[in-house]
Amino acid sequence: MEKDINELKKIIAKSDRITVLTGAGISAESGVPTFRGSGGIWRNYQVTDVATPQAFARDPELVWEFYNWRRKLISKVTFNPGHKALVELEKHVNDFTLITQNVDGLHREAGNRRFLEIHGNLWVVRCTKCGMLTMDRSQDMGRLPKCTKCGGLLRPNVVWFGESLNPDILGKAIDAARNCELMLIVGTSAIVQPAASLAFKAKAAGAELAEINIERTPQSGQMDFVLTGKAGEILPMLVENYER
Ligand code: BJW
Ligand code: ZN
Repeated sequence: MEKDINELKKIIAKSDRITVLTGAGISAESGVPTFRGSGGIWRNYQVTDVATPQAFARDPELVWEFYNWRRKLISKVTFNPGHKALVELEKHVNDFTLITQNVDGLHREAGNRRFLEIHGNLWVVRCTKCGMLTMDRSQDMGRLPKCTKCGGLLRPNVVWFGESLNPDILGKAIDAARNCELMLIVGTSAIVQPAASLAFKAKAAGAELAEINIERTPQSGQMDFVLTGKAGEILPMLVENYER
């Protein structure tokens, strides 16, 4: 049976170990488009058309156009009250881990420090030849950006479909899932693996699960709490007791 928000607030107040998993929905109120839903994310493309190594091999210019569009868009937006509420939560919870699938960097910008970006970061580029990683906040990287060290083609340092997640980061995320008393699952459609399975790892280890989303997901039935609404409205309510 699903329980209510006041009961969740009580659990949050007495929990020492909280893990949060976020997805594109938490940045939606900042103006960052989500991946799934009507119309596709960019022009008529679906994320599976532009976020795969096959797409990059076939048409790197198209993939860079997509990422340049996102760089420009994301550089113009900022974090929202949902992100800020998670900063507040991090301040008050001893053992806090924020696992994000988002590559937009808004959790860091908001002030979180204990986070794991399991799908990488849009502002970091990686050389496809020598592997060099560089932070680059340019709004436009050009059509086919090249490595300054070896001239190889650069790519965004993000995890595309069919690619493995960084094993160290994924390992830390799995530990955080297994070790928490409560997991908050915020603004994710909960279909992309292995991120989606983190909730079940937490539950199997005895944690309570709470979903915060504007709609139900395939995982809603497994949740102890399903809070339907915007992350930017519900998360601040969950931490309001701290702000005294
Ligand atoms: C709000 C809101 C508001 C809106 N408030 N809420 C096992 C079984 C089946 C398949 C696989 C499997 N293991 C691996 C796979 C293949 C694949 C996969 O999962 N496919 C599925 C589609 C089935 N996974 C992989 O390939 C992963 N690699 C891997 O596992 O390697 C080993 C392996 C490979 C191949 C086979 C087997 C093993 C890698 C996945 C990488 C995902 N990459 C992307 C792109 C990142 C770069 C970039 O951003 O450009 O990551 S795809 C895209 O989806 C992005 C996101 O992080 C990710 C998740 O999306 P998210 O965040 O959930 O967003 P949306 O848009 O889907 O949902 C938004 C939600 O917000 C909605 O629910 C809204 O209702 C809600 N919302 N406004 C609250 N205001
Ligand atoms: Zn290089």
